[in-house]
Amino acid sequence: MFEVRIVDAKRYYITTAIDYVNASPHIGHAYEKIIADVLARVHRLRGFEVHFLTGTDEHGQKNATTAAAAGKAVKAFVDENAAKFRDLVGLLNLSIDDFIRTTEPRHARGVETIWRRVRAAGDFYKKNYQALYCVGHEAFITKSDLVNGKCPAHDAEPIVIEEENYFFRLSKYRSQLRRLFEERRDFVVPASRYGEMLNLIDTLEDISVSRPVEKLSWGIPVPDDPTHVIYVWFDALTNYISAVGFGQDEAQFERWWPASHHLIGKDINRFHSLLWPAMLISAGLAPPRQVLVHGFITVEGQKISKTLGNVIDPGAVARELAAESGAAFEVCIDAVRYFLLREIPFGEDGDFSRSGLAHRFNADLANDYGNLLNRTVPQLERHFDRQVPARGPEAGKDAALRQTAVEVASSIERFIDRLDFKGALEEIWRLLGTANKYIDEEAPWQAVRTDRARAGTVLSNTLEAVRIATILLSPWLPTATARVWEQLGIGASLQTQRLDDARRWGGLAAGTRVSPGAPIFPRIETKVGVAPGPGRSAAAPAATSTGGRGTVSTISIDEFRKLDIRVGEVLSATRVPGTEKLIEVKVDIGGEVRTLVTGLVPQYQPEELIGKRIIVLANLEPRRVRGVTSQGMLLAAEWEGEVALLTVEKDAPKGAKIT
Ligand code: ME8
Repeated sequence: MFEVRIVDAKRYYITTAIDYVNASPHIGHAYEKIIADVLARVHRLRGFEVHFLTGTDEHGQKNATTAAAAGKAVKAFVDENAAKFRDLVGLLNLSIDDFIRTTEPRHARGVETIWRRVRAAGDFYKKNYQALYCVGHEAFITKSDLVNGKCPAHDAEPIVIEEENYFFRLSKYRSQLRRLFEERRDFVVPASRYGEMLNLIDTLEDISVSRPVEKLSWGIPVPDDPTHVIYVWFDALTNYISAVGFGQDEAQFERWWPASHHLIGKDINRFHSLLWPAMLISAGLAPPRQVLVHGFITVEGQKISKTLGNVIDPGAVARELAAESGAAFEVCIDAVRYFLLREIPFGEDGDFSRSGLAHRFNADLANDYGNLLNRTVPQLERHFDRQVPARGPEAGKDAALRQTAVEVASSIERFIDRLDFKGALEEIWRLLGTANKYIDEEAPWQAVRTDRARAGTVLSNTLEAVRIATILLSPWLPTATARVWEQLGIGASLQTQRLDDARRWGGLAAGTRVSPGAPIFPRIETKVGVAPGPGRSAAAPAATSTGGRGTVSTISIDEFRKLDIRVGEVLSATRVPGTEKLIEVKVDIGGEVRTLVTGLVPQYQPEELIGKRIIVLANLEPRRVRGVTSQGMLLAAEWEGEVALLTVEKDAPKGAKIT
């Protein structure tokens, strides 16, 4: 793995690539911006002063050609599309500090300044030449790169450029770039991307950095030579300094430059890791600290492309998830953020699939995180006057839960410094898993009847684990964590919390008034299973019961013996979010805990079931009901709309067989 370097201990400047505005934003653009946002938010959590920059790349042939094809004036076209990228910031809840458009005057001033500096260093000359240019890449391409005469990445023929241009003496900087790469072996991460760049240094040639205006007028004019506009990459890369005052506000520039991290995709690495440092060195400026190179997103296994029609709009995905689950749209945006970073190891390519997203939503966000809140806050409401109970002396698994929480909170920085977002999330899930197991085992719903103080301690400890997990998750799930925080009832806002607050066990004060609310992650209901009748497990096959009237055809004793019917003890019972009739019951059937979904409401309230000895048909084929797998059926008598649970005499033990 690699280490991320941050030289200034308390200041963090992160940038993303600035997107071309020739089309609408897609999930690949969103992926990059989300990673940057998580890094920015984590650094704020660590107490850094953060500057997070993103923006749009609006000059160049690609934007000009697409505007012409759309029959629009290029400025009007880029204004229209840049607005969509600006909207993406709000949509994805990106905590940016600045958004730069390369058509802004402040940017032009920065570009002019760096041009003059490079010129003063003697690094430009004019040359007549002929070459192939790929508009998709906004870069020259050689014949050997072509497949059937086309650029394979863009499936388009290059244009032939034959003109006099300004050239930048990139070859002059080979040795200085080599030194930079030798001194900083983590200048580019992951290491494979560093290696690729290192291998290119010795072959670097001078590059064309202007276009004659009669060929392309859409760009920033070359200072003192209005017959040329500046090459779009020379222009675009400069956004990283023009946005922080280069050429205009020296104090601001000093404050933020060099950037800590340039976050970019693998296709534009050489511009950032070779051309840009050479430009900066030529201009007498420091190179950035580090270039972070992420992989590419495919959609349902395929490259994102307009022709395939799989250009996924992240907003549309979140809207679909919101419709399926009933969760708030902003919470679904959180789920997309979570899914992408949980699934794809940094630096690798990864796939976006709707079914994968739905699975993560149900399994991780609803079952593990959201449910912890549903299992605690309503109990405080019922038994503790909505207040966090005082914690008694540590007993049972209390200390183990505390230790896991402190360990997890202390390990997050290490994961982030390796850009191991997946690992960081898995670590937070270790805490959530421990907390869920803890509440299962300590069963406060039972203890409350015999030892109220102990039940209070268990609930309080579980909520403390939720508090810590919520701070840690806030960079990934900014909206959902804020809602959880609201339910916890903690006075100080989540935004003011730092990692130190997460590392400290016991931050949730006794007496804090919780504020019960609707489930934040209602499960997605799968379309299997018919709504069950009262008293019958939703997993029941089509009813053969006649409700006590009529007859049922006879079965043999052997057929009856196929049924595995056992005594079980109800450990927990919670209403299935988003439904009025279903209860999810966890039943211990003798050393094994089963989840059943039953439709006993309104005959029984969930809490009435907890601790009851009931009868379970244990070998019924499992079925998915409203997103939950029901692994059996709870038996009940049913007559005229009434329902009564079957139970057993003489305290028969859990697991006892019914014969
Ligand atoms: O390259 N998966 O703009 P751009 C992941 N304007 N990332 C992807 C992706 C995908 N499928 N498709 C694109 C440009 N990206 C220039 C940048 S910076 C000074 C100028 C990433 O709109 C891509 O790698 O083509 C890049 O980092 C960003 O989106 C913008 O791509």
